[in-house]
Amino acid sequence: MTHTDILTAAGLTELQLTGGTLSVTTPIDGSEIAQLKMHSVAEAQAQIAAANDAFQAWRSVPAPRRGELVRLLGNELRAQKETLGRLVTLECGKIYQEGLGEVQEMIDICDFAVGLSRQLYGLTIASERPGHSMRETWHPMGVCGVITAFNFPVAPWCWNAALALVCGDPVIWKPSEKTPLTALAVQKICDKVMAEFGEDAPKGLIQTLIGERDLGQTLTASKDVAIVSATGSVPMGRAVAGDVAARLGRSILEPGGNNAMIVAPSADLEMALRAIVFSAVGTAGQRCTTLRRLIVHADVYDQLIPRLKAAYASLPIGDPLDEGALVGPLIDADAMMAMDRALEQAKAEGGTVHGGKQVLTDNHGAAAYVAPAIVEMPEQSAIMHHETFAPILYVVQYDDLDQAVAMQNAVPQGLSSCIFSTDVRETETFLSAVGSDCGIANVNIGPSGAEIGGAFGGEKETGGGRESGSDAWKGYMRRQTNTVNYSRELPLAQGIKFDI
Ligand code: UN1
Repeated sequence: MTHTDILTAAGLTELQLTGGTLSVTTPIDGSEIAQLKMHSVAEAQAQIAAANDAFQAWRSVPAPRRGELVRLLGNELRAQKETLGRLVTLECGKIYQEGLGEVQEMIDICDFAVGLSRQLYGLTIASERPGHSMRETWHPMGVCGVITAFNFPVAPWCWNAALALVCGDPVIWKPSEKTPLTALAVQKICDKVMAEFGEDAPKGLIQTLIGERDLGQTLTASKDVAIVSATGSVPMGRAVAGDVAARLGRSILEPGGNNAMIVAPSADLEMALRAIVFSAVGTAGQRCTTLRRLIVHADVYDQLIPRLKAAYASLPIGDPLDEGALVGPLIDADAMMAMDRALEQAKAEGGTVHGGKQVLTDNHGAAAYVAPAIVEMPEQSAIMHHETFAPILYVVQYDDLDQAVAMQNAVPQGLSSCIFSTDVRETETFLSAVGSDCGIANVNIGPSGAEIGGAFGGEKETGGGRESGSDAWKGYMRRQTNTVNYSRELPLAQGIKFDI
């Protein structure tokens, strides 16, 4: 399939793809595939107004009926899984299997949200007063702005949108300016699904803003956007958090990760090896959950690391649309330069670099293909505290578990973490209050590739937000405490006497 075929199959028309000033390139060969028209700030404001109108109606549609819209969305995504998966690959460069995986993640969260639409449960609470009842109810919150990053151009939107929609909230999506085409294709799917759903889906329920940072800032600054959910870099997270906090709005943040794996002496090294390679080089090292720091016990270091280097040496790097490739390109030349700079700093801090060079320079135009790097470090130095969005795996040794856990927790980020060990004392310690400080902590599984059923997010500079499964839906609703007096008296709480 040519690049044009992929765009056409995803329903994108000539009219949509031309005539604008936002140049979209594919990382596969660096060529331009579209010139999109960008929304203006005034249009963003009009979308916010339309979304608020939609909210007036949508909040009163019964939640299970709202779930029906998300069920239709999931069905349409199933039908278009291959075309959308291929577009994800074309636009962000992850291999086709991972493009498909991302669409599957959208389908999974839709299924989850459909069930959830009948389970937006509150509590009943024992009242201290006779003839009184207390309960907690959950109500729709308002417009939800969703800001997403290039590396997962569609799934994080869906984690947010599927929940927000069943919770009664309209959604406005500001995708990364590097990956707006997948957003356009998904918006088209949503338009079709809303038409099929009928009148209950108000105009302005699901919208997309194509353009640059000023549009995201319009969302974060507007008091009419009740919730802003943002995925991206730490500086971006700080900016969003600041803007939203300044107006006392609600934000759900997932900026950055710097994830580690501890390999203990009892680890199944065969399993660890496979998990390391997938989580360190998958999506060319450009996942928030990518494995960046490998902390290996001194007793198994010499068994594991030579095998890891051999596995890296035989990794098929190439066009991510080719089924044989396991490593695609980086998003652009800037990413490759950031990788080079990090490797230089690692060397200056005493590291020994294996791999990490640009490859496939002959026949792939301006693309940024690199050989994933393993960097053996004498200790966890400054560069290892920094998230570089590229396939760099730093490796250090440890002697006892406390030291390994301290190293794992010493970085500013706190998204994902894992231990490979068959010793229950070690694994339970790792998962305990004195273990990993991350939002995600796994045993005998890599740090990436989370299922949608759990809450997704992390601590410290990862922002503290939770999206996706478990009770993350509560972030999209407002909680109300209700006390009802069904007696003929008016007793005050805390036994206060106040007779008039
Ligand atoms: C991200 O990198 O922003 O756990 C999201 C994972 C995927 C999501 C990653 N399910 O790796």
